[in-house]
Amino acid sequence: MEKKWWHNKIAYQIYPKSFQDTNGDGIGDLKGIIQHLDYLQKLGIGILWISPVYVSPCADQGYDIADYYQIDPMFGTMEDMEELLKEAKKRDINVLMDLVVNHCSDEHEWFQKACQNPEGEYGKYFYFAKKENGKLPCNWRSYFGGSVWEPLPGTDWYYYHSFHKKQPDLNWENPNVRQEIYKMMNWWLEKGLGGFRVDAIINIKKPLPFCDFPADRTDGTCDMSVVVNHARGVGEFLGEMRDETFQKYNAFSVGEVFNEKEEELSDFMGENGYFSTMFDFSQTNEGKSPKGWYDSKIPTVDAYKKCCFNSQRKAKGIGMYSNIIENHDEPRGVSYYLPKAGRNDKGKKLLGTVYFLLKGIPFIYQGQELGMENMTFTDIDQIDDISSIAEYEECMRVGLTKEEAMKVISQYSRDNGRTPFQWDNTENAGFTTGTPWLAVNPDYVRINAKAQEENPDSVLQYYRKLSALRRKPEYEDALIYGEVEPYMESEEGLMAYYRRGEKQDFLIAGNFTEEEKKIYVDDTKEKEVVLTNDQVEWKEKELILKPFQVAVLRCQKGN
Ligand code: TEU
Ligand code: CA
Repeated sequence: MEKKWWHNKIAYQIYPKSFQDTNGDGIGDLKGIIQHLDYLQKLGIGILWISPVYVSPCADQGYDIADYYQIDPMFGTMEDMEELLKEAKKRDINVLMDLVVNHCSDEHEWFQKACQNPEGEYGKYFYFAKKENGKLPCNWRSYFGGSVWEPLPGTDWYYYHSFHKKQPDLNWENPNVRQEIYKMMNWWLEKGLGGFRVDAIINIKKPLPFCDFPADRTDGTCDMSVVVNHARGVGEFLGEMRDETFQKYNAFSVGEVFNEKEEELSDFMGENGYFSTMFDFSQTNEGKSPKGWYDSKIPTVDAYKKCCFNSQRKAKGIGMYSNIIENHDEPRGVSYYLPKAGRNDKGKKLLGTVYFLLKGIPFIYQGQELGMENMTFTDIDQIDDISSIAEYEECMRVGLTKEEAMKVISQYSRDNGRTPFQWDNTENAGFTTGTPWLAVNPDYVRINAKAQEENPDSVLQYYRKLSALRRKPEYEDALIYGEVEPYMESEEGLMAYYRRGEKQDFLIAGNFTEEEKKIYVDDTKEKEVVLTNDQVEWKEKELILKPFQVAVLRCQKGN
């Protein structure tokens, strides 16, 4: 595998609205990010993905962009952005912006012009259609519920949106649209970005002409995953985008790709793939139902493990996935994947270790390094997220009580990951001196960065060690480039694997149960425990893992 500058980096995602407010308006801002760059450097971060900060009416928290060339005043100014890039560079941190180009905002100039004349030049930037014999062109259901077709008021036209109705899809079939997008990307790359996280990119290719697919809900609509599976030829767009943008700058790109086709994996993230890497969402998708959150199941530890290992097998010899336990679209990983008995600091370190040392680029979502947990929401009024609101409506539609529905929403809501960062135990967790745009999780008095800074056994200090371990140049052959080899795979509640290097092997073993687990380790090799969340105990050739213990063993090659 040809070495790239991003292979040995650790990435961090910031959700700017919730990271740090510096002017008391209750909204996190770019100055707030600059203020904490030293904190990120101490965590060993080399890639920093910032969720959208462009001008946006914020129907979907900035994922609806009205002007790609300006910073939204709520986050600061272009000078702040340039300052951030400069200060990040000093600390060897490469900044990624979020590239949201499957759609823009209905308040973008292009769409405004398109609405004036759906058959004109800008109409071709989007998808407009009329009913035929009283029927819409297709029965697809947008990700946030309801038809993908929205009537254009005062006309008999409809426009297409894969997500919210305030997020009209851009027509990638139109070469002018593609050129506009590449021009904008290069404009940002010229400013010194390290690259982009690429939003919802699989959706840019539609299976055309529009047609119905079998319905999976009683309203006659069908899930988007079915639509995506029928689309062919997205690679032509993606290859062109790579050649016209990323490649020229040796930029890093991480694709948010859902429903990828296995046979296309090497085109997507192999040597000279469309992207440097893409997120492994296999665990995120596990248990999710097309019917909605109310019908979804949280994966067990064994299902989680299976997903991780399957993805590793697929990527073997091809490239590196980006590994996550959470992001701004998901509940907190520790509240989701850990069995109840392990939802404590010990369990958080365990989950942190097993995903972080898989082959791939580890991404840490803000607050994950503190072990931030889900919020408990008891009323839909506490929710801001449009996706949660749509899911709540679906719960109501199928007859759940308000209480049952709120249990579902609490479990899955994207707002779990969007509550403000918990810096200290002062009012509003040190996030703002004003009123936070979304309530702070009351557990901040217990879980916050300042307290963890002072405690050598904290989750934060553990993440720093984990990060240092992966960045150790002497371990690179195994921890960066070594393949994953599952170990004792059929043992329930245990997730164990080797990372095989040229000079050394590492064994990562984590016990997700309340009973001890015995791990046989070949003792013809010299071995050393380089990280654990508990005391290490050996019984002859067996390593004894206590409940929720994880251990990372370095094994010297040769006998
Ligand atoms: O998400 C794309 C996406 O398809 C899923 O995240 C999913 O639809 C969503 O989580 C349902 O709950 C990206 C962004 O990450 C997300 O924040 C945006 O809302 C979406 O695109 C639209 O831009
Ligand atoms: Ca602010």
